[in-house]
Amino acid sequence: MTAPAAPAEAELNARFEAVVAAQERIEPRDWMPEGYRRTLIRQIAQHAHSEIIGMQPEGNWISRAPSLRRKAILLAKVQDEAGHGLYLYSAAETLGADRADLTRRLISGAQKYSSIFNYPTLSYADVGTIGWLVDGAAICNQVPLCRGSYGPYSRAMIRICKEESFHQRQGYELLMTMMRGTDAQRAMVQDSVNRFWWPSLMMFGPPDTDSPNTAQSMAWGIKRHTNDELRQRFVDMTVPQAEALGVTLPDPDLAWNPERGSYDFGEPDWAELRAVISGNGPCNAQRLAHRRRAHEDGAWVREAAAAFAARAAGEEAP
Ligand code: BYC
Repeated sequence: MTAPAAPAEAELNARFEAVVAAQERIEPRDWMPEGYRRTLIRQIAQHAHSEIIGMQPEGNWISRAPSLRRKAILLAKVQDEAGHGLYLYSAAETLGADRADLTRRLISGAQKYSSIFNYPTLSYADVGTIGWLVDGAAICNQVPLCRGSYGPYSRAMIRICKEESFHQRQGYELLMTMMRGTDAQRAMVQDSVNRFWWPSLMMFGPPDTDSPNTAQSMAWGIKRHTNDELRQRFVDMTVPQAEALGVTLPDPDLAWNPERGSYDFGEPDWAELRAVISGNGPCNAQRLAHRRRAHEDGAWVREAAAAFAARAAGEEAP
């Protein structure tokens, strides 16, 4: 008896399309188009790299936190980012990517990470602003990813989003505390918001008219909304929070539009985003140099773990 013939690619593709159309999940052992696999590895790897590089701007302030309580909160948050990076690298591995290879691509500059982490953190208010605006933007972008079509990525996003919500609240609470403080503290918060507002809007990516990946990623259920839709959602969510906080968002064009039921807002500087993405932001060189150094400093740990695993495997062999 001969084995049944493997289904032809057209049939496999039809099954894949049906799962995506029904908003069900594609799992690692399922057949998937090569472009789908490549796009997911690209996005998940960039996302993982962002979490890992994203530890640096806030990590900068751990040793200078103003109180034990603030230090404990910040340490926990930065450790959470490391955890998010690890879940995401694991999700990329289910697609056949190799984590050591992804790290090599990050430190050689071959793969991207979020533009936002290439801006400096100049005061402790930046810890609050990153929590409020950067994690707020991350939540807007990532909650829909919990409904993405690839099982391991969407499941990782559920836990990540829960932790991001805590991160956002701690940032907002820190800023609220500073706003109830002295004039100098209020000025620090306003200065920080002025510096982070536009880069936060850029986190959502280029405008839809200039986003080469959106259409295909939406057709595959990798993205559920366009960059501009999520940016608008973020602005609508954030303006009332800024009012409650008592800070001014640095955009003269920001105004409620009753016809659209949304806020109108100004155009981010897309030339700046392009420059930061292509490696020329204020801190790109510093962030990558720091990550490279940490990787080299950790070589002995990787070697020791590999030697231990090899010895344990040898001992267990009959
Ligand atoms: N920065 O066609 P597009 C966090 C790239 S972690 C850098 O619209 P796509 C957190 C884009 O990759 C935040 N690059 O792309 C961590 C593409 O490049 P390639 C990270 C950007 O993928 C610690 C090209 O520009 N979040 O929140 O459809 C502490 C064209 O763009 C950026 C994620 O990674 C950017 N801002 O959409 C606190 C979420 N924007 O590869 C917080 C998952 C665009 O074609 N990722 N590019 O050469 C996504 O949702 C999507 O990948 C994006 C971009 C919306 C970011």
